[in-house]
Amino acid sequence: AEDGYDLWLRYKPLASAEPLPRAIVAQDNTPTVKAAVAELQRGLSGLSGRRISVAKNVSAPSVVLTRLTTPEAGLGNEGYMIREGRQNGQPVVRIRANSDIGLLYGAFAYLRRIQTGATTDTTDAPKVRLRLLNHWDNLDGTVERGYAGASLWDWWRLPDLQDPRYTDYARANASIGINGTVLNNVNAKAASLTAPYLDKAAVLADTFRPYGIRIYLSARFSAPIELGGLKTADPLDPAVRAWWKAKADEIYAKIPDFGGFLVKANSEGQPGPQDYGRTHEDGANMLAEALGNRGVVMWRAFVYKAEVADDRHKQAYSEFKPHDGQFAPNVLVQVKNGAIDFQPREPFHPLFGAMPKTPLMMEFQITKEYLGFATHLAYLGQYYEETLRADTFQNGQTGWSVARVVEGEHHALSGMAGVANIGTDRNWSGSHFDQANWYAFGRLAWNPQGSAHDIATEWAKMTFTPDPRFVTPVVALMMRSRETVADYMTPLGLHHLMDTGHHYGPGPWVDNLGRPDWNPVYYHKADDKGIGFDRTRTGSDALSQYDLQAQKFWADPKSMDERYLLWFHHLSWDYKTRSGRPLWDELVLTYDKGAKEAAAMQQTWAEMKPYVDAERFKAIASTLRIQAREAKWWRDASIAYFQSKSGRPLPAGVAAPE
Ligand code: GCW
Repeated sequence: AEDGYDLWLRYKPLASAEPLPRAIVAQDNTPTVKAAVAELQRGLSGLSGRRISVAKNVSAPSVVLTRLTTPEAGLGNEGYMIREGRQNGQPVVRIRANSDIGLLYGAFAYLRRIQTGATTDTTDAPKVRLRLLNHWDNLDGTVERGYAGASLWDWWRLPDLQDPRYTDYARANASIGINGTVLNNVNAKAASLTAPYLDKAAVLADTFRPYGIRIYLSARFSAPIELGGLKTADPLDPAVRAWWKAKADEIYAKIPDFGGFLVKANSEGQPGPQDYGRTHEDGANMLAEALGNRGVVMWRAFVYKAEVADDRHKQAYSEFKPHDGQFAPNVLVQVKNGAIDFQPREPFHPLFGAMPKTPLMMEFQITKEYLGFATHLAYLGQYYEETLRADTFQNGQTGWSVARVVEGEHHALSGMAGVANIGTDRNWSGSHFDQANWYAFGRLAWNPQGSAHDIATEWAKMTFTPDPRFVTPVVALMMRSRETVADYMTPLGLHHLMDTGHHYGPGPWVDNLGRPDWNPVYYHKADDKGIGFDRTRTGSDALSQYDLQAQKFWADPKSMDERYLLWFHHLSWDYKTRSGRPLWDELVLTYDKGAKEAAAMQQTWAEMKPYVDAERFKAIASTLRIQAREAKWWRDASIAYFQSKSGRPLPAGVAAPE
């Protein structure tokens, strides 16, 4: 059935006349090489419609997998080389790498290249060391901000049940270069570190290992109290340090290649070192010492407190920037793409330009908490690319894009994490187009300078069909889709307007929550005179956390990209926008445009019917119908609410909200 289970690994027969290899030749038989051979066999037999044999020598057109005996420096431990040639009078495709995992990545790359019509010869290696999914999966099987069913991890039946789906999960991730996964929610339960759960996690680690995927765990900072019976979790207390060291040893005894800990500390009520008057680096470095050279600590910078009167936008920077250079060598600080929280559009986080002595790991959200869950189509590759290409002017120098900071050229460690959008739904991601966000995350983690458009093209070709009559319009629709969502939810730099708790649907009027910094009114500040958050010197001055040159992107409302306008400026309703229209009219028209574009996506999709199987065609048509309806809901509710503030008439030709 075309239920999406096979993701972009469908391997349907290719129409092209290109003759494909008939055999796979490999010398070794390690679990990873076996996985590569099995994938090539599955892929090539699907694509060619023929049986593909496995041989020790070349006697037919073959793919030959070879681990290099003299290491090739440029390939590193995970890179590969693919070359066409001849051997024993037969055409061959040689995949070579320094390591088995390089061969597996090469096998996936070769299959991708034949499906997308790229030339076979290539050399490639990842630019980022740690390419991780972060699962916000709870031990009870629920997933925080998960919209694709329950958690994949069947903790109840592990360690005995080895669901074959775990292998398919590993295949899918390896196919896009993901090499690690944090199994449990950053809002962590200490229980995940107990012996029974470690035994379960060890089974997952064993299943993922041949695919080059290491497992990591979110660690609850107060675990020494909850599990160890200690009176404190103070990171400078010798008993606490000894507890973590013993815990790390216990983990490594079960999972020898355990990747390390992800930690959310002193954030949204989670325990942390500040509970004991200590700093982030005190906490991170203690865990780093416990792991030693066996693993890493990924310490999250997502911190903000209601007690701090300052603009939430500024708090992570204020807490972390002064500690640049004070983290242990096996610590990365994990920073969300923007300073608020995965909004439909955010300027890049100022920390990316501000901590040159610390490896900064990117945290993107793949699951669409603030972009319509799994129902609204929003291709995030375009969003990730926008963030990664922004110039931070780190050290006052141009050319320090976020991508380059994340690649961490002068650090031993580098990383990119994506909050997973995967669950037990047959199609893994809750909707077919959300698979593209998982795919794009992996490809951009491998190469942060990659092109979102090229990635969407690859994905569309493999997931549906290489027919340009499908690919061209669908990729155009994908590339536009996230702008459309930003337009009908949070136009012109507005942000955090989603309804309370669930974050689905509009709630710009909400102003009664326990914490002011959770209320949408805190962010839009609309009244009868104007709208927007002044983050310049006359306001919170968050802008000053960016390098002087980066500040120029947003300092002047007249010359800036207006898609960020109200993020940084509070302006009068009569303020004249670039179009010549007053701000009020521009705001209403942008909402209206977003809703219209959402409706128009249905038409584009309707025209794709000849190229798509009926099952996926219908499923997508129905989510687009929901999206169009809800885009109108966003438009109507937002226009009506803001009109109650502005008191102004709608611009000519715009329908009144229903
Ligand atoms: O985006 C917000 C979410 C929380 C999440 C938190 C975080 C895991 O609303 O659900 O908690 O951020 O990133 O820690």
